[in-house]
This record gives sequence, C-alpha cells and structure tokens, in this order.
Amino acid sequence: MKLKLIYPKWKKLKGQTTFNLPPHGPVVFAATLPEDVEVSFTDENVEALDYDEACDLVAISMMLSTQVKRGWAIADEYRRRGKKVLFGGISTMLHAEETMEHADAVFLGESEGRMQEVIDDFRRGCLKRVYNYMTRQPAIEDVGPARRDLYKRHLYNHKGVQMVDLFHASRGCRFSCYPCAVTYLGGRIFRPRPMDKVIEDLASIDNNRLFIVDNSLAQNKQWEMDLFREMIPFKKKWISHTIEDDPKVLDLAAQAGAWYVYQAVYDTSNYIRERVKRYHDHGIGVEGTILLGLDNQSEDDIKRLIDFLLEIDLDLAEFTVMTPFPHTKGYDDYLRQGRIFDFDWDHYNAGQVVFHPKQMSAERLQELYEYAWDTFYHDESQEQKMFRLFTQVVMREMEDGTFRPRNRALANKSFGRDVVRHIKAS
Ligand code: B12
Ligand code: SF4
Repeated sequence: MKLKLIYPKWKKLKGQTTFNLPPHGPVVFAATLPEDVEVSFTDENVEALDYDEACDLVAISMMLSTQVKRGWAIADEYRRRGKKVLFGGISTMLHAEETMEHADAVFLGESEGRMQEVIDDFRRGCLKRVYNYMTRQPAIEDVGPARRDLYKRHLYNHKGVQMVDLFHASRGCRFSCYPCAVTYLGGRIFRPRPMDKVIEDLASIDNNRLFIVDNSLAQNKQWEMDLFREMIPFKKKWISHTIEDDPKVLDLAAQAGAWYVYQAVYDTSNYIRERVKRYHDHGIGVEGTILLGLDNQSEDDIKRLIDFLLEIDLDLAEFTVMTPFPHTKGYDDYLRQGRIFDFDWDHYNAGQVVFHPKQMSAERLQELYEYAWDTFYHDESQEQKMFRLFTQVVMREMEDGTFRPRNRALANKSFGRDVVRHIKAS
C-alpha cells in the first residue's frame, strides 16, 4: 500500500533565514511504519503538493500551530476526493479536538511500535477516530534511525551550501518553562536514547552538518558528556539547543564539533554576558533566542535588552513575541485573564502579537519586535552574520579534512564560492 505523507507549509517570519531545514518529525514517524508501506513525502515548504498522485492513505504531520489550518485545508480536499486522512505530530496533539473535524483518524503521541495497529485497522476498513498514546510513551530503545532517504536533498541546499540534517539523542524535558508546551507533550521526563542507538542513527547520516533538535542537552551532565565523547570520532559539526554551563562539558562539546547553540537570553545580567563568553571561549557560536512581551518586561527593559545583545557580541539573534500556545501555562493564564484577543492559529507564529501584554499595548509590542530585528541587524545583515558562522564551520572542516561540498558544481557558485574565497583571503 502507498501512503502519502505531507508536511503542510507555513509563512516564514519577517527576519527568519530564507533557507528551509528538512523536517524531522515526519521522517522519524515514517521509520515507524510497517515495512510493506511505501511512503511518498511532500514538504510543502519546498515543493508543491500534487493531489492527483496515486495513494491509498494520506498522513499529515504537523509541528507548529501556524501549520494546522493549512493541514486541515489539505485534509478537506483529500477527503472531498474520497481519501482517508490520518493526522499526527506535535500540533495534532496540541489541537486535537479541532483536528478531528478534518480527519478520519488522529494519532496522539509517539508512533514507535504503534503503527502496525493503525495500518491494520486501515486495511480492514475500521480506522478508529482517535489513537491516544499521549500518556503511554514507547520505550525510548524503540526509536530507530529516521527515514532521511525520503528527503529530496537538493531542495534543502542554500546557494550551493549543504544545510544540516536533523537528529535527536533524547526526548522529553525535565524542566517546565512558562511559554513551552513540552511538559504537556512529554510529561516532564527526560528520556535519553541508548548510546548504541544514537551511534547507529548518527552513522546512517550522510552529512557532516547536523542540527541536534533535543529540547535541551543540559539535562544530565554525565549523559551529555558520554554523548559528546561518542560523537568525537564522527567529526560532525552541529547546532543544538542549550549545553550545560560547565567548562568540562563545553570542552567536550567543542571537541565533538559544537558549531553554534541556541541560547535563551532573557536579561542583561553578568551571568548571561559570561555565559555567552564561555561558549565563545570554547569556539562555540551563539544564536540568542529572545522572547519579547513577558509580563515582567517594560518597553525600556526590551530596549535595554537589545542594546545588551549588541554589546555581548552574539553571533545571531532570533526574536519572538510571547505567544500563548495551547497547552502551555501562558495560554491557561492569559485565557483566564481574558487577555487573548486573536484565536486565528495562522497568527500563532511567534512573530505576531495575539494577546494584551501587561506593560504596553499589543501594537507597541509589535513595533518593538520590528525594532528588535531592525536594530540588531542594522550594521550587519543576518545573511552576513550567517556567512561568518558558515566560514567558521568550513574552516574547521578544512582543518580536519571533512569539508566536502555535496554538489561541487553548485558549490563553485555564489555562496559556496564566496565562502571559499573568504577563507583563502583570511
Ligand atoms: C526541533 C524544533 C524546532 C526546529 C524545527 C526544525 C525542523 N525542520 O523540524 C526549529 C528550531 C526550526 C523550530 C522553530 C520553532 N519552534 Co520548535 N520545536 C522543535 C522541538 C524542540 C522538537 C521537534 C522535533 O523534531 N521533535 C522530535 C520528533 C521526532 O518528534 P515529533 O515531531 O513529535 O514526531 C513524533 C510523533 O509526533 C509522531 N508523528 C510525527 N508526525 C506524525 C504524523 C502522523 C500521521 C503520525 C501518525 C504520527 C506522527 O511520530 C514521531 C515519532 O514518534 C519542539 C519541542 C518538542 N519536543 O516537541 C519545538 C516546538 C515544536 N517548537 C515550538 C515553537 C514555538 C517554535 C517557534 C515558533 C519559536 C521558537 N523560536 O522556538 C519556531 C518556529 C518559527 C516559525 N514560525 O517558523 C513549539 C510549538 C508551539 C506551537 N504550538 O506552534 C514547540 C512544541 C516547543 C515549545 N516551545 O513548546 N522548532
Ligand atoms: S523551554 Fe526548553 S528547557 Fe524549558 S521546558 Fe521547554 S524544552 Fe524544556
């Protein structure tokens, strides 16, 4: 049987980088399907969807709230054409009831070890309306290598430069931050994958550049250090969320190929200044993630924060506005306080204000968000800053002999050529 797997498109934010990362959830899900299911994958962010392509079952994978309306529209069209539609993924869990109105079946939870049942039900013509495994997570040992063969790789090159492949070494998170839905999704438990499985997955990735998408690597110091030690021989270069703030861990991370990290910058303290410096001292770049519009922030606080970001020499910054995503504490509070004025999920992209902030108007927060992007990238554009980070990684790859443009013809053009020229000049 043939399954058509779709990742619906969404609008990029104003300041977001123009390239697209390959989606992770769909290809990890695809690896959990029975072997006799043939999969055809479309990431609508990089290619058009062909509704006429033959298939038996349609599966829609949704990660963000800002994807769900598009996902529902796709499902409506397939169902009008007589196809059965199955939904799954993070935003299916966060918008389960509404999604059911557009689905033949919704799957809630992680799919490892569960898909034989769903496919058997489909074949027998008795798909259930809901498969709810939210509180019964599969054994973490059951997570296998992702089906990265499903990507059309050339669609994820940017100006001739090979982008990253996505990978995860753990699931869940033991923290519970105010704006985050991960507690609802994963039950506040950190679940590291066994090291042999991590290595098997890593070894199957034919790309020297990775994005380790784990929620936070700073959850168990011993595990984190073991992970980095195991990664050293692979000579990969990688991006990740936070790394433990400990010189021993940072040193191992650097040896394992840490390229740059996403690090929340939430105040103008010396701690943050020093934290960023410690990454830099280990040769690790920092992309600050900056959330604007929290109840404790005034206009002046936001402006001071932006000045501070320039002072501490962040490599990149990503600004988002506080967004009350469903199934977060923020959503519950703002809803109860009557502060949410916009329930159009297309606008839940973290770049559009959908609630009344405490210390300013919604319009003013929107203006400050624009001001933040414009100010931070005023003297050096995002493309230029990104270019600097790429230069660093290419230099390190050249040093350890792992530099290999995937497509030499492309790499000799524009961006790839510029990187090489820049390196030769310096
Ligand atoms: C990696 C990640 C990203 C990456 C995505 C890279 C990529 N190309 O995939 C990046 C960094 C780009 C990103 C960006 C953002 N992200 Co993000 N991200 C994540 C993160 C940490 C992990 C997602 C992941 O890959 N998990 C691993 C995979 C394997 O798990 P999975 O997708 O759940 O898939 C499993 C099941 O769901 C199931 N499944 C999946 N698909 C399907 C389909 C079917 C049919 C079935 C049956 C099953 C099924 O099978 C899989 C195996 O079990 C999650 C948090 C989390 N832990 O979920 C946040 C998360 C999804 N992100 C979130 C947010 C807020 C954002 C941002 C808006 C803001 C920000 N800066 O963080 C931006 C997006 C900006 C924009 N508008 O474009 C929120 C979502 C909120 C929402 N409701 O929209 C989350 C939940 C974190 C949070 N703060 O609460 N993110
Ligand atoms: S924001 Fe990060 S550290 Fe905090 S609960 Fe969410 S995933 Fe965990």
